[in-house]
Amino acid sequence: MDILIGLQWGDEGKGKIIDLISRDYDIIARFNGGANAGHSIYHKGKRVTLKLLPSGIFYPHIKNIIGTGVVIDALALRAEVEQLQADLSDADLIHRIILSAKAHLVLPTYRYWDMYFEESPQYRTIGTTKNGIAPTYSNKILRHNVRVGDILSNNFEADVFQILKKQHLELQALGQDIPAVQELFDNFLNACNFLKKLQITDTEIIINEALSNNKKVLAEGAQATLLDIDHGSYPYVTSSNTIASAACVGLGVSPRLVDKIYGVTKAYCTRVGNGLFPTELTGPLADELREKGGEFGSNTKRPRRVGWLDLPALKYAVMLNGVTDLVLTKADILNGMSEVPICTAYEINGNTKTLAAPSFVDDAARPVWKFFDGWDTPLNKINQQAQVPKELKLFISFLEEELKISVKYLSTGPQREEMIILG
Ligand code: 2SA
Ligand code: MG
Repeated sequence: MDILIGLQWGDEGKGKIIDLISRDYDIIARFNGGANAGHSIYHKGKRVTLKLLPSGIFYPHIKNIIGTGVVIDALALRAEVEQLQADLSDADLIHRIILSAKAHLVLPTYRYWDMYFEESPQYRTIGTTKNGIAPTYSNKILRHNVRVGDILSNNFEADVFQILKKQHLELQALGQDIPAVQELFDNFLNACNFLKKLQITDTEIIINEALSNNKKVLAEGAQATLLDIDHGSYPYVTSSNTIASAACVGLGVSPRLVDKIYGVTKAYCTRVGNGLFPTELTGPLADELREKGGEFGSNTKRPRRVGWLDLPALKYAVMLNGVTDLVLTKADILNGMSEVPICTAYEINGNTKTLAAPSFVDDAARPVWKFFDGWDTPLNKINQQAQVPKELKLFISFLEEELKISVKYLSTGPQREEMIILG
C-alpha cells in the first residue's frame, strides 16, 4: 500500500497528485477526516472539489473506499455523489464507492455542537470548518456514537432518535438555534437510506485481500501533518490523525504492507483557521500571493493565511511521515518574484532550532531567513526537467539537501498534465 499525505496545514494540492498517479491503482482509500476535506481536481477542464469521496472516483477501474477512520456525513455524501453523477453524466459511479461498516456517522446535531464550541466565549475558537468533525470523533471515543453498519440494524432509527432528542434538548438549553428534532431526524434518515445504495462492508478485508492479490492500493490523506491531533499544532488542529501511520489504523492494514509514502508540500505555506504560523505574511504581498494562488477554502471559501516555506516544520513533517517521494507544488505561483525566502530555523530565547514541531514554537520564536533569487519563467509552459529555471533548481537542491530526500515531482500548474518528473 502506498500513502499520500500533506506535509503542511493542508491544501498542498493532494487531490491533483492523486488524480495524476491514481490510474496505476486499483483502490484509492480515504482513512481520516470527513467532509471537512476539500480535494480539488481539474477534470475535463473543470474544477471539481471532493469532500468525502476518494480522488479515484473519475476512473472506472478504481474502487473508492471510505475507510473506518473517516467520519461520514450522510447528507454531505449523498449531495456529493448526486452532484458528481450529474456533472460527469455517470450514474454508475455509485458502484465504485465502498463504505466501511465501522466508519462513524456524523449526526446532524454535531454540526450545532461544532458551532456552539466555536462561538461560545467559554471555549477556544479553533476556526473549524463547522462540519461537526470534533463532536463526531469525541462521541466515537466516548463510545456514544453510531456507525455506518448500524444503518442496516433494526434499532437504528430508535437509537438515533434518542441521541438526537437528548442532544437537541442540551443544545436548546445552551441557547443554540437549531431546527426541530423531527426535521433533523427525517433528513438524516433519508440520507442514510441513500447510503444503503452503496456497498457497506468490512473494507479492511477488501483492502487486505486486494494487497495479497498484488493489487495496488493508495491511501489518500486528508488535512495534513501539522493539523494532526497528536503531533500537529495542538489545539489548533483537526480531530483525526493525519500522518502516514494513521493510514494503517484507519484502514486496518499492517505497517509491514506500506511501500511508498508520497509527501506533498507547497513552495510556500498556507493555513486556514487559527493557530500559530511563524512564517506568516501580511499586507499587500500576502494579498497578492493569496489571489495568485487561489488560496481560499475549497468548501468554506475562507481566505487562507499565507506565508513562506517553513523548513523546520517541513523537516519535522518529513520525519514523522517517513516520506519516500516528495512532491513540490505551486512553485508556479511564486513566478515573477524578485526573491523567495525560506525560514531555515527559529531562534527561541537564544537557541536555534532547525527541526521543530510548530507546537513547541511560541510567539517568541524568530524565523531565520534565507533568500533565494526568484524565477521568471511561466512554469506551465515547460514540461521537461532541462527547462526548469536555474533559480528554481537551486531552491529545489537546497530543499533536497536539507530534507535529505529528493523532489520527485514538480507541479507546474493546477491541471493534471502540468507536472514534471524529476530524476
Ligand atoms: P475541523 O473542521 O474541526 O477539521 O477544523 C479544525 C482545523 O483543521 C483545519 N482544516 C483544514 N485546513 C485546510 N483545509 C481543509 N479543508 C478545506 C479546504 C477547508 C475549507 O480544502 O480548503 O474549505 O475551508 C481543512 N479542514 C480542516 C481547520 O481550518 C481548523 O484549523
Ligand atoms: Mg483542500
